[in-house]
Amino acid sequence: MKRVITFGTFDVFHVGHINILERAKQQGDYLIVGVSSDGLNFSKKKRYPIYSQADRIKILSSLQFVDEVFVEESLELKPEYIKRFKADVLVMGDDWAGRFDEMKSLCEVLYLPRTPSISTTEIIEVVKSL
Ligand code: C2G
Repeated sequence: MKRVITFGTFDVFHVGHINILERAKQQGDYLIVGVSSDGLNFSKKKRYPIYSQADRIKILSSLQFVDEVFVEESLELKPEYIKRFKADVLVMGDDWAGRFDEMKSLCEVLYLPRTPSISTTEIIEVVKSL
C-alpha cells in the first residue's frame, strides 16, 4: 500500500484544494493531510486563517479521498511527519516547487500544477471589495 502525504492551510476551502487532494490521492492508496496550525499560518502569512484549525480539520476529514488528518505545527518538522506517518510520497502544489527537495532522501517528492485563477487570498480580496 502506497502512502501519500501533503500539507497546507486549506483556509476558505475551494476547488483548487479539492483538485490537489484528489490528484494527491491518485498517486497512491492512502492520503494523509497535515493541516497548518493557526500559529503556523500566522508565522507563514502574518495573519490568522479565516476558518479555525478545528473547522479546517473537520472539512478535510469529511472528504472521500482524505484518509487521515493531523496538525502541522512547523514547516521544519516535515522529515519527522514523513517518518511518523510512513509516507512513500510527498505531494505539494507547484507554488512550493523545489522547496522540499531535501525530503527526496526520505520519500518521493512530487509538485503538481496549481489550479489557475483561484486562491484563498483572491477570494478574501473579492469579498472585501463587494
Ligand atoms: N493549491 C492548488 N491550487 C490553488 C490553490 C492551492 O493546487 N489554486 C494547493 C497548494 O499548492 C497547496 C495546497 O493547495 O499544495 C494547500 O494550499 P494552501 O492552503 O495555500 O497551503 P499553504 O498555506 O501554502 O501551506 O508545509 C507546507 C505548507 O503548510 C503549505
